[in-house]
Order: sequence, then structure tokens, then C-alpha cells
Amino acid sequence: MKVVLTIAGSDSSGGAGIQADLKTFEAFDVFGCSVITVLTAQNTNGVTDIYEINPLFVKAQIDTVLKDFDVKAIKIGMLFSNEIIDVIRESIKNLKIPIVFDPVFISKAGSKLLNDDAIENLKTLLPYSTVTTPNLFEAQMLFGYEFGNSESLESIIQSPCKVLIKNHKHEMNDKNLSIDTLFNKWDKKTFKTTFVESNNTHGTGCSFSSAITANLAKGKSLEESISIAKDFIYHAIVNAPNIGHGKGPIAHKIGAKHAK
Ligand code: PXL
Repeated sequence: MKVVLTIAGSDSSGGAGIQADLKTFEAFDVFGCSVITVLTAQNTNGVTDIYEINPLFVKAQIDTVLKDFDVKAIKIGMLFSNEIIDVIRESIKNLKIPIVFDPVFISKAGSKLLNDDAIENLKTLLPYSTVTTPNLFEAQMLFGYEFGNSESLESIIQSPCKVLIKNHKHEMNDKNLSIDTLFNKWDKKTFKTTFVESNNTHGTGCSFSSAITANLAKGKSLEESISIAKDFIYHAIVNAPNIGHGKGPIAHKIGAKHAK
């Protein structure tokens, strides 16, 4: 069985973060290990508290897992502070495996998941990543990208890793589609599914990047992995359990079963 690793924050409500990553890995038949960066006290309405793990302990978790397992791919999620970013960069910089970097800034419920003074430092992980998966807001924060402004594409073209911009559904004025675009220097490829209007979107970003990671570990190409991950999210939202009073979680197992 292929082993994958997520480096991310814990979500006590189980729909995002480490919990979403492990559920996604399980659903795609890969064995998931987890390095926890922060604990969030959280439900579907938002985050009420964050407890940062000592960066030395974050490093101990990574070193201990990597010493034992032949990890095939890594997903990076919520990192929260400069100190944790520094530790992660040092730990991953000599690895020769695919790294999927989800630049987490804000949760779907609107909670802040990255310190303001750590935004610049987050960019230092790009050279060690295979692909980064920002939404439009994160792409603006990381690359100064503004949707529809072709000049602002320059920094995405210059990016040291591939950039997958998620869910700019208004392209081509088609609000019924969810569109992601993968930029690899000047090369551009789009991925589309039907856009589902739903309140159950908690953890979609985490689950999406984890699904890409799982499929890369299984030897699929990046394009294939993205396509499967996108299909997975669509079905996981459509079949969401509809629980909680805010932005509800998705159905990982059912989503993966339907993903092609
Ligand atoms: O989806 C971003 C995210 C990442 N990590 C953790 C989260 C969330 C969103 O809620 O809770 C721990």
C-alpha cells in the first residue's frame, strides 16, 4: 500500500484539516500519516481557538514518520506561523517526492488560519512544491493575481512550481461550472465540473489537495490526479451528510467511489 503524509492543522469538527486529509486518503486506498501543526477548536460555524504545536515537536513528527516509511507524496495544509513554516521548509527541501501545497489563509466559514506576518514566508515553500492549489483570494495573496487582469498573470508564469487556481466559476460567464486552471509556466490547462450551489463546502480545499496527493502517490499524472480530485469533490458535495449548523462537511468515501 502506498504511504502518503499530510502536514496540516487538526479540525475538531472533523470536516477539514488533518481529519479531512486522512478521510480522503482512506477513501482513495492509500495509507495516511499525519503531522499536526496546530489544533483548532472548531465547528461548522468557525474556529473559536487555535493551539499552536511547538515547532520542534512538528519537526519531531516529520522526522519520525519519514525515518520509517517510504512516503510517496506529501500534502501541506494549514501552517499558521513563521516558526512552523521554517521547520517545514527545512524538512521538505531535500525530498524527491511530489509535494502538493495548499496555501491555507482562511477557512470556508471565514476564520483566519495564517498569521499576517507569515504571508511572505509562505511563499518560500513554492520552490519545493510540485503544485500549489490557491483559490482566487489565495492566488491574489501569493502572486498578486487578479482574475481577468492578464498582466497579473506574470508572477504565476514565473512561479517556481505549477499553480492550480481553484474555482473561478465566472470565467466564460458560465456560473454553472466550477473551473480550475493549472498553470505550468506558459502552458495552461482547465478542469471543469458542474458547479454545485451548496452550504456543505467545509473542508473542500483540504480534501481536494489530499485527493491530488493520493492519486500522485498511486502513480497517476498530475493532470489525471487533478481531474479525479475534481470529480471526487463534486460527488462529495452532492452526497454531503448535511450535518451541523454552518458550512457542513462533505462525504469523502462516497465522493471517491464515484470519482473517475
Ligand atoms: O480549508 C482550510 C482549512 C485548513 N486546515 C484546517 C481547517 C481549515 C478550514 O476549516 O480547519 C485545520
